Amino acid sequence: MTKTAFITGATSGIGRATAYEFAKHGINLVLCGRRLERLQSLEQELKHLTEVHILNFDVRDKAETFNAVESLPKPFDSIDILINNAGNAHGLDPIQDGSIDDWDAMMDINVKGLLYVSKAIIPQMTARQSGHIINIGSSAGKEVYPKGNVYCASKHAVLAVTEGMRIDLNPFGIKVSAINPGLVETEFSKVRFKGDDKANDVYKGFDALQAQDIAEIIYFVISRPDHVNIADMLIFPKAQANSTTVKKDL
Ligand code: NDP
Ligand code: 8X3
Repeated sequence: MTKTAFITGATSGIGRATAYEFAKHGINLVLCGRRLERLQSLEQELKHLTEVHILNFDVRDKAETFNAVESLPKPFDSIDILINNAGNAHGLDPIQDGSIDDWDAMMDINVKGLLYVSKAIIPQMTARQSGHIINIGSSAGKEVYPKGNVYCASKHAVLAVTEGMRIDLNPFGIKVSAINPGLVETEFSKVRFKGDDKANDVYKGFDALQAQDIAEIIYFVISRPDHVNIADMLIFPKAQANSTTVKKDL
């Protein structure tokens, strides 16, 4: 039977590549993000491969999030796979210089937004006693790096929430997985550095992971036999050994 996936942060990077990868495999898609034009062009590009429905909302807004999920028409209202991907880093500053607005953005989007979306979708999964939730964490959720403070805290929280979900949803036969990438070349650093040129240097001098690399891994995880759950994956580019050790040829 055709499955339906709900992908947050589908307008860019890992979420967008995952939408393409899933469409290639005929998975029906609910694609979410704040940038409506990007959602509309994705819908145009993918609708010849699969059924696509777009939802334009900000995961920080509790009411918008619940209304968006409640607005889903058939067959999109029955979600088999939830990809909690929307998120970003905002700023890279020592804790004493950090911006409270940046801290709010990271906690509100990466942690609370993920919780709102999950809260809106989990009841139908528990009712059906099936489903698969993939939370996009980060290597920053396993290891804190200099100036990463609050972003790392938000991703450590994602990992803790993932583990909690896996335990609590276990009686319902729902799979929960964490995908934790290292350096992936997306719009992530543009957002982190607010358009500053510093973003251009982050992926220079080595072969960074590409969004497609992670999308293929996500598809692998969701396409295992029903009895297999890949609980947690940490993925680095070859040049990266941990958050602070990257072999660069500059
Ligand atoms: P991008 O900046 O390319 O994509 C981020 C996505 O999140 C966009 O589609 C954006 O959509 C969406 N988003 C951001 N804020 C909100 C919001 N308030 N409401 C709804 N959607 C939102 O970055 P990546 O693809 O790299 O990031 C995706 C995930 O992967 C994030 O959780 C990130 O932390 C994680 N990650 C990234 C790594 C990297 O090195 N790039 C490594 C490890 C993890 P829009 O702006 O249209 O709303
Ligand atoms: C993104 C990877 O190292 O920029 O989560 O924090 S890193």
